[in-house]
Amino acid sequence: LELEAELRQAIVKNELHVYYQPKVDAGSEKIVGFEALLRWVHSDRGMISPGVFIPLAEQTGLIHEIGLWVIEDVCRQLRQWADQDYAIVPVAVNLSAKQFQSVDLAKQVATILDSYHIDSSWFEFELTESMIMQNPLSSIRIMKELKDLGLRLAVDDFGTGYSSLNYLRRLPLDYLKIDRSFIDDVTQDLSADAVATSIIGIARSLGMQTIAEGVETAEQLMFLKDNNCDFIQGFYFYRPMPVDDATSLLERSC
Ligand code: G
Ligand code: G
Ligand code: MN
Ligand code: NA
Repeated sequence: LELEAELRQAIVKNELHVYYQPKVDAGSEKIVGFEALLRWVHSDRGMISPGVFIPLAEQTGLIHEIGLWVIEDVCRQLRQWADQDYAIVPVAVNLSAKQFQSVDLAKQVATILDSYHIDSSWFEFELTESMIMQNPLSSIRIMKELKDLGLRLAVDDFGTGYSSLNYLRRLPLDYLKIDRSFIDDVTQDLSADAVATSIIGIARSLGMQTIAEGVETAEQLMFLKDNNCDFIQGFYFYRPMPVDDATSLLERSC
C-alpha cells in the first residue's frame, strides 16, 4: 500500500525516467530503433524494476496515467531530437493489458503525436500474445485503429504465449520479437534453435520481420545472422541507457 501511494507521487516527483535500448540491423549492425524502458528511481529505495511496479500500476489503475506519461515523454524526446536535426530512429513503447484495452487509446495517442508534430512512423508499440489473445476480436479492432494512425506494431516475448496461427495471420503486425528464453539457449539446445528458426520462418511467410531480444554473445549473433533474423537487441550491443547516452549515440551516427 505504501508503494502504491509512492507510485502515485512518482510522476510529479520526477522519479520516472525512460531509458532507451538500441536495436540494430542484423546485417549492417547499425542502430535502427530504440525500445523505451521505464525506470523508477525512488528517493530511498533506489531503482525499482518495472517488473515490480508495472503490475502494481495495472492493479491500481495507475497504469493509464503512467502509460500516457511514457508516450508523451517519448514524443517530447523525439521532437527534441528532430529539432536538433538528428537522424530519427523509431522508438517502441511497451503497452500493458489495461492500456491496450482502454477505449480511447488510439485517440489519445493521435492527440499526443499531433501536439508534438511526431511522424507516426517514428512511433511503435510492443504488445504481448496474451494481451492480444484475451479478446482476439477486439484486439484486432484496436490494432487496426493504431495501424490506421501509421504506427508499427510488434508482438513482444513471442513464442511464450498461445497465439493461434489462425489469428496471427489476420493481425496487422509488423514484427515478432523472439523471446529471450529461446535466444538464451540457441547454440546450446537444438530445440531452441528450431523454435527460433521457426519463428523467423513464420514471420517471413506472414510478411513480418523478426527482432531477437536478449542477445548477449557473439555465437547467438552469428546464429541469428545465419538464419536471417532481421534485427538484434541485447546486451551484446547495448544495454538500456539514460536518454543523454541515447542522444550521444544519435549524434555519433549523424
Ligand atoms: O526493463 P526491464 O527488462 O526491467 O523490464 C521489465 C518488464 O517491464 C518488461 O516486461 C517490460 O516490457 C516492462 N516495461 C518496461 N517499460 C514499460 C512501460 O513503459 N510500460 C509497460 N507497460 N511495461 C514496461
Ligand atoms: O518484456 P520486454 O521484452 O519488454 O523486456 C525487456 C527487458 O529485457 C528489459 O528489462 C531489458 O532490460 C531486458 N534486456 C534487454 N536486453 C537484454 C539482454 O541482452 N539480456 C538480459 N538478460 N536482459 C535484457
Ligand atoms: Mn518489450
Ligand atoms: Na520481450
